Amino acid sequence: MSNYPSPRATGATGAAAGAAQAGTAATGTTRGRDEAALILARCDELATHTSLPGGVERVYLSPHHASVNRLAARWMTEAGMTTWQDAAGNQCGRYEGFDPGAPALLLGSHLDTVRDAGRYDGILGVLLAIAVVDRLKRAGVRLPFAVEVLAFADEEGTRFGATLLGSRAAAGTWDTAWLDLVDADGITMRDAFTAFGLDPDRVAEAARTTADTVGYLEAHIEQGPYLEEADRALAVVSSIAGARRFALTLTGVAGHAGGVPYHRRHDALAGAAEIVLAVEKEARDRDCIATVGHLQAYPGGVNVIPGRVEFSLDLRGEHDDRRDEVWLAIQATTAEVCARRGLTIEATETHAADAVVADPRLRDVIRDGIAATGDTDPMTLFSKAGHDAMAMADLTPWAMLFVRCGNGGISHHPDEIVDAADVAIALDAFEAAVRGVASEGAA
Ligand code: HGY
Ligand code: MN
Ligand code: MN
Repeated sequence: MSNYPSPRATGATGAAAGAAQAGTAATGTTRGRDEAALILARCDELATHTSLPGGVERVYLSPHHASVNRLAARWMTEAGMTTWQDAAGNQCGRYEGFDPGAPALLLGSHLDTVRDAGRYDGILGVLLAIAVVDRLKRAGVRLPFAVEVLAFADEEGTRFGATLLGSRAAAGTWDTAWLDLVDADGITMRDAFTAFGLDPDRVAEAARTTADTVGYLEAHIEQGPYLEEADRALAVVSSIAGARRFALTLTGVAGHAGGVPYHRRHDALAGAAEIVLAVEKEARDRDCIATVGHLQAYPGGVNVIPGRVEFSLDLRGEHDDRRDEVWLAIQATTAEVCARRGLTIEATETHAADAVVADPRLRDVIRDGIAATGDTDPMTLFSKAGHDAMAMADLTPWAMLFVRCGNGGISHHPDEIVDAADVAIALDAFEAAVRGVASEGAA
């Protein structure tokens, strides 16, 4: 663990001390319930900043990105933070420690969404982070380090395809080639930066330094069914799946749906259908997970054989080598289908992030934070969902806190839901973890 400042005398160690100091057994108290209610009300307010009538959709460098940054800045200021928007469009807030200018413990998650999203993915983690700082301010507590909240501007990659853009800028791993990516309207990221009021040639200024960072903690909804099945509110994350994303184009020959006999067809959609089923089979056979989330057939006439199909591939695995084996197997199947059906394939990799393992010491601080809420045997979960922590791992040690989401853990869907009591417990655990970092520091 880098840059651990030596804490002042704090007696007991770890998050238990943090909880004791904070008196954060606030779960179930009126204060905890009121804070959770405020967090959920803010999730609802943020959900109104959307480009999708009747739904939630907020993408990078959009007017809604700008308006939620202003809202988050206001809430950060109310929580005692100084605020700024960084060169990548992340909204940042800083709460000084007792040594002004000390390295910072970073708390964060993202404010952008997928298409037709829920209202808690990313958003809950940003608001829990702000609420933790608000508790420190109200208690008049200053820690041996600063606490910064980063509301990342693009984790999902909805607009431009490449993902983790905000956190990669903060981690110093921004790729300037991304500025040439174009959105569905043909607008380049470079032009979108300028229209948003940012200088695309200064993105590197958003990068943090490891020397100025104590670590990174992220609270996030689980986006899966396991906490609900186990009837637990919280879990600590062990590791995050490595992901690769591709944009593929399968090309055959368009033709008359009646006039072209089967033996003369080069049907791109029939070929794509075989490949989509192979994606599922090859991933399942290797305990990985792969999804074709987007597929478009052209020209799209009901009486025209599809001559071209454009589709996506999202491929993840706990171990990068197994995940890469799946990609090789999918490529082999695709080659066989193309040879047999007289098709051609083009594949462009649009995203790659290796699997990352949580820092053992910060992971234990999260565990102790959960234990401080009364769950004395905290659950540990592997995350198949990607998170900004994957990018922040290049900068600093990281750990994550998962919060139960109901409805079978549904996410990336309007039915995404969290329970107010779980939010109150998560706030207690997250605050205890932040204080635990302070009291663990010397170890
Ligand atoms: O795709 C993911 O796993 C994340 O929600 N971006
Ligand atoms: Mn997501
Ligand atoms: Mn997310």
